[in-house]
Amino acid sequence: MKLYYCKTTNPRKVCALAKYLELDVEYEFVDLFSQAQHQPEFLSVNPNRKVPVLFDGEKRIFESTAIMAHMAIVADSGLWPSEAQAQVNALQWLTWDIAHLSRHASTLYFEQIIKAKAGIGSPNPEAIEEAVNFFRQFAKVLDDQLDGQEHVLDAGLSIVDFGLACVMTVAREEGLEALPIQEFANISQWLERMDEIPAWRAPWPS
Ligand SMILES: N[C@@H](CCC(=O)N[C@@H](CS)C(=O)NCC(=O)O)C(=O)O
Repeated sequence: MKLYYCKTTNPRKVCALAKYLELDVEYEFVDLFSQAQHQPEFLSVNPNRKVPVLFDGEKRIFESTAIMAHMAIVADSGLWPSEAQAQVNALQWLTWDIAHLSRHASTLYFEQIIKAKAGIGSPNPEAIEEAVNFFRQFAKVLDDQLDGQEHVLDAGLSIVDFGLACVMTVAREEGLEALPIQEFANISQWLERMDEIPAWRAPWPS
């Protein structure tokens, strides 16, 4: 397998999973801050001009969620459920995350961290206020789901945890205080549990 990545949020969950599953992966760093994703040679890698991208034999997979599902399946790990209705449930949380929770958390991350790192202007206060309000709304849903259970799916650790914890973990690591994670006790404890997984704490290839 060959994985194109950068040290940013979406590649992080995929790199962590590859490490956790001890997959044999060749890593290719793509320097997004130098606009490598917009170079003509990258278009044949991923016409979306984004990372992560995984090549496994003839197969190319983009979208971090799909890459995680592929990795979990080929490793026969059980981190992607095998039963059809359990898969529907996992898909529900993963799509909900992309559409709602991590979407708004990512807006905050972009406004407060990426803009400064990339030198592309100052944070937009209105975008931040809107994202914080939406984040609170959706974080409550996750916090309730985690009430009395250790992982998002009651069956145990899955790629759903790797997906949903990603932006919040990066935000904590980088001191993104605008993200009000501390208001949600079950989420905070779940993030602590994720941090106990060595591959989650240190996801990047050496
Ligand atoms: N929905 C995609 C999002 C991928 C994505 O936005 N990747 C970012 C890095 S975290 C990227 O490559 N950005 C480059 C750009 O937009 O120019 C996924 O889950 O893989």
